[in-house]
Amino acid sequence: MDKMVEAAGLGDILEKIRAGERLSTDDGLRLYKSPDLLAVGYLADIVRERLNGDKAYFIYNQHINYSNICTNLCKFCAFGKDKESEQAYEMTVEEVKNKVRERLDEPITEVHVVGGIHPDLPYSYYLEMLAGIKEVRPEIHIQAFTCVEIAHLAEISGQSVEATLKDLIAAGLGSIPGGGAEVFSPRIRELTCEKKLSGEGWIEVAKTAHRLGLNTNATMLYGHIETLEERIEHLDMLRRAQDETGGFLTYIPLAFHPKNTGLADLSRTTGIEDLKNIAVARCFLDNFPHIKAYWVMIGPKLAQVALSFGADDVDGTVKEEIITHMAGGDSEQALSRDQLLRMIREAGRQPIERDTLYNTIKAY
Ligand code: V47
Repeated sequence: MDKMVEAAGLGDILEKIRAGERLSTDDGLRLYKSPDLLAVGYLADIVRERLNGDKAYFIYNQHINYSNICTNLCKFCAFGKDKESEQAYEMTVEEVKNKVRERLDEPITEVHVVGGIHPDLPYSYYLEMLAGIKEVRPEIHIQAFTCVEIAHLAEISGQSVEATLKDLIAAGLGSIPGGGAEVFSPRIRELTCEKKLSGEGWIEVAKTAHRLGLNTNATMLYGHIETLEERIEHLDMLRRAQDETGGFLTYIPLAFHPKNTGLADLSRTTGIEDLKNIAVARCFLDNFPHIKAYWVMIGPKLAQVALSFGADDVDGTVKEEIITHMAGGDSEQALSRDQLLRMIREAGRQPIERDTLYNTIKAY
């Protein structure tokens, strides 16, 4: 294998990885540009093994998208709708609580709650939603509101991000998911999501959360009009933020799905590109404890293969995923615990059912 990596012209990067040395942005770019997926995957597997050994994680979770009404209307998104659209919906707090009630017989430990940037739902709605979920299922961990939504909530509450986060924590917020990051490059934001919180703004919200003791995740939406340089710049911003706070739990590369979006003329990502994004991230983000292969976006089969290309997590049972499926995603709507166990075991890993903060619930 070492010979294969050397033949791919990546021998110096192998040496750095073996020595636990940080890769430069130039190294990251070379990995992205390398046509030798197996060599890049081998490098990523060394890092994964060092950090996570034989363990591969999953969670028993539930997704709730409280509303698709959004004022940002990003070009790459098929989920967000104008308030006047026939497809627009919004749940009352009671309806959100009912979603949680409906599945009280399942061993769900996390509820993942995100929506759009709603023009007129009041601040109290969000606090009542968190408190309402806790009322129905007190022990559940609520992972809710992307950094973009948090910035919006700060705006409508007339408070700082810090004060807003304190309110949300008091109401039941446990951690923040990784969405809304897209690609931090101002060029990409200008072309695809000009109304959205800036990349720097996103990072600032995440760092503020970390300082308050809230963990957050990070994502990058790849496979549309971004360059490889912009991907590495994005990863570099995340790595620098993590050096400062250490609050990111996991990084999740999100594969762009074009159907029903403003970029519908683009093609879906390929398997090689999906695996490359997992592997480069694992090599480059040396300070991120976990890399997640989100099966909803890349399909359960490729998520399984990704476990040998740097990923140590496959997300979870999910159920009722809307964002990807609206954009043409054709993976299942949910996986059972048995399916996740089989996926991980056949990849040669020990399945670990985790909670949101990566504490072991059960080692299989
Ligand atoms: O922010 C939107 C992306 C994100 C499309 O933190 C699209 O564990 C692909 O962030 N094709 C939301 N992606 C989902 C998300 C997430 C999912 C699962 C786990 C976690 C976590 C986070 O989905 C959005 C946006 O970046 N997205 N449209 C699309 N057409």
